[in-house]
Amino acid sequence: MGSQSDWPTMKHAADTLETLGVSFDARIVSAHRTPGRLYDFASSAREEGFKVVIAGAGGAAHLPGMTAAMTPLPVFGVPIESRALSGQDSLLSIVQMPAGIPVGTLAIGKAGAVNAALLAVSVLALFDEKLARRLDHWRERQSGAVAERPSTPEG
Ligand code: RP5
Repeated sequence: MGSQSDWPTMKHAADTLETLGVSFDARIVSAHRTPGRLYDFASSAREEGFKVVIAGAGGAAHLPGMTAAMTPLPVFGVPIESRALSGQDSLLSIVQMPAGIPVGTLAIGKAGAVNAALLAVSVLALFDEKLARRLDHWRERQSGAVAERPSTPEG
């Protein structure tokens, strides 16, 4: 993620990966404030054994696109809900990649963070049957938790 301030959102991705038993490394890497750290991470991510990158950033959110420019790994971008423009700036910055360097862009905020993790798990599960079963069970539990009829709170 681009900043410590992104962590309350990106922690939802981390929690989802933890629930599904997928190891990860959560790092603060800013395209603007720590460009050297971004270069070092992205240019060696594949060699270091990473399989998928989830990049959360807000405002002028260059992190996912710059990461994708420097690694062939799949990159999923999470637009952080910014204070000034409620994340619309983040979303448009991340989603409008020119042809040739893809970033899979998720929804703004918590839903995007959770879904980025689930999408990463789907990719990893293509080559890991145990993980695929854990993902199936997670989805079954989610379906089972949805009531067929709405309930009215007492009081
Ligand atoms: C972006 O700027 C970060 O991803 C963050 O969403 C935003 C604001 O960062 P802070 O000023 O809170 O550190 O680079």
